[in-house]
Amino acid sequence: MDKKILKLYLVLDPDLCGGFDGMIQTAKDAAQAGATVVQLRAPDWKKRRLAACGRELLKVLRPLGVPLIVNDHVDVAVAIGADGVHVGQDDLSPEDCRRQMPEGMILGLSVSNLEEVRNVDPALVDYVGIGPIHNTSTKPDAAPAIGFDGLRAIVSTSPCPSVAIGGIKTRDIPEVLASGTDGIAVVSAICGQPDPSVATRNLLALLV
Ligand code: TZP
Ligand code: MG
Repeated sequence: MDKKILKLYLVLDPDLCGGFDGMIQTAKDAAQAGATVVQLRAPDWKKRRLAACGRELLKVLRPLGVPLIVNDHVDVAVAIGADGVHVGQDDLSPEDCRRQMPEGMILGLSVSNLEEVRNVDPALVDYVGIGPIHNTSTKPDAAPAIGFDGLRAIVSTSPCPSVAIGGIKTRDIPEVLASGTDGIAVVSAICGQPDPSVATRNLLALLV
C-alpha cells in the first residue's frame, strides 16, 4: 500500500450525508476535490445494502483513482471487489481477514492504546487508524479520547503507516501532523458540510 493514500481519508456516514444517494454524492465531491481514500461505513445497514452502495461508490471512485475501503465486513469488501477493508478490535481478526482476502487488498485496523498497537503485525496490517483524538458524537461507542499526547505515543510505536481519527477539524491539523502520522481521517468535517468540496479543499490546504 502506498501510504500517500492516507493523507485525507474520508469515512462516510449515512446519517450525516443524507442516506445512500447522499453518500455517493459526498464521496464524489470529496474525491474530485482531492480526498485520497474513501471508507464505506454504515454500521446499522444490512450487508445487501452495503454491497449495493459499495458498487455505486466504486463506479464513482475508480475513474478518479481513489481507493474504496469497506468498514467491518471483509465478505462485502471481497464480494464487490473493493480495494480494502477496515476492522476494529472486536471485528474479525487481521489473520482471519487475510485468509479471505485476495493478495494486494488493503487491510486497516483501529487502535486506541499502546497495547493494541504493540500487537499489530505489519505483515498483516497495512495501516492503523489511531483514535479517537477528541471525543466525537459521530461514534458514540468510541474508546475514550487519547488527545495529542496519546496520538504521539501510538504513532511512534506503530510498526506501520497510520491515520489519526476522531473529532479532527482544520484547526487540529498542524498538531496532528506533528505527531508523525501519515494523514487524517474525518467524518463530520466533510459529511453534512454545506459544501463537501470546499470542506475537502480547506482540509487539504493544511495537509502540507
Ligand atoms: N472511529 C473513531 S472516531 C470515529 C470513528 C469512525 C468517528 C470520527 O468522526 P468525526 O466526525 O470525524 O469525529
Ligand atoms: Mg468495526
